[in-house]
Amino acid sequence: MKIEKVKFERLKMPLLSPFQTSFATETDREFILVSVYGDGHVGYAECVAMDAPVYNEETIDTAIHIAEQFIIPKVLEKDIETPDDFSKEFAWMRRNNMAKSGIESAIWDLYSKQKGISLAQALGGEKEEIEVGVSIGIQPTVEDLLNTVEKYLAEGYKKIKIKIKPGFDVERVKAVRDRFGYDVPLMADANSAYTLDDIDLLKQLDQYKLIMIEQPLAHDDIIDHATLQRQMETPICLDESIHSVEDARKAIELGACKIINIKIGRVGGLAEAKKLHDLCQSYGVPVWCGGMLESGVGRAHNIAIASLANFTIPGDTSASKKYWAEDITEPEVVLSKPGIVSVPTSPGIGYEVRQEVVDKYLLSSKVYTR
Ligand code: OSB
Ligand code: MG
Repeated sequence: MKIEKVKFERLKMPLLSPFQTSFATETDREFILVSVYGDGHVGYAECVAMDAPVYNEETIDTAIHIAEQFIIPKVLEKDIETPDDFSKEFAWMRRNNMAKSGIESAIWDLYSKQKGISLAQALGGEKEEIEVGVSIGIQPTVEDLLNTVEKYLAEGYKKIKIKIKPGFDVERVKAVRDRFGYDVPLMADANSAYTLDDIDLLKQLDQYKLIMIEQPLAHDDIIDHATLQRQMETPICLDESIHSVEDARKAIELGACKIINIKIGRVGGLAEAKKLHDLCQSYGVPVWCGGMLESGVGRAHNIAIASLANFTIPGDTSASKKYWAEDITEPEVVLSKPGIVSVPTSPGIGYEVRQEVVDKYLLSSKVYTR
């Protein structure tokens, strides 16, 4: 498996509406579209680092630096037999998981295309379709939130996740329950906006029977999460705190969470994501696939990994049209049935890249060769 060429295209796509979390408000999504070339095939993936280090420590520019200095030269020099060889080659590298994942995931797509099998099949996925939900950013008013929830429930989404932060929490959750009842699969994501000083407030959320609360405490914590989990009925799901299989093992053994959100980029690639899935399965801990406001290319990878059996909770991989006026893939990601996305069966990610749309949002482009 010779990789002859790597291409980085930096895109900036306008979001249909601003996406607000406890850490930032995004109006555009800037990201790197990664292409790897070998034996007449092209593998695609997306580097999901954000423009500022608000979610994790990486940025688009640090990812480019790491890729150019440490990853791409090796990838072009060495012959990689399988994507697992990539993981072995870069096992020495500490963190910079999104930089690694952007290239590793593209190699997985290339590998699957060369084998003539779908990426889901290459990863050992069994499901033909996956259940999906939506992640709703912090809305300006309660009325805006209720209207947004109503719209996505009408589209059949299987999980409603609302972002929360201090001042926009219990009242928001209560409003959704009061209006739509307790049958709605509802959860809240705090993106690390609270501390243990907020324990009484967080415990008030128990009465609303959320399917989980995601990352209530610090991005680098598992100790306080364990303390909180002992005092809260609502299952805690970790996102930011989990960067590897080892992080997950420690968090689970400590009782810091009952559910884990797996993001391919955050954990350094598809191989690690699959191992994390397997570890959680062995502990009886369900997982679901998170999102990083991806284009269709990143969504395609999320769909493939979510086809593995222990992804039993609907993920954040909503349809392209939730975020984009026009996505860069053909087809765009769509719901095949209410709240359902079909897992492609054609080779690789199963989505083509529309270069004319890429060109429209292109900021810069760089090609690396042997
Ligand atoms: O915490 O899951 C998160 C987006 C950017 C950074 C972090 C998060 C999110 C989301 C969006 O919740 C999920 C999606 O892609 O729809
Ligand atoms: Mg999250």
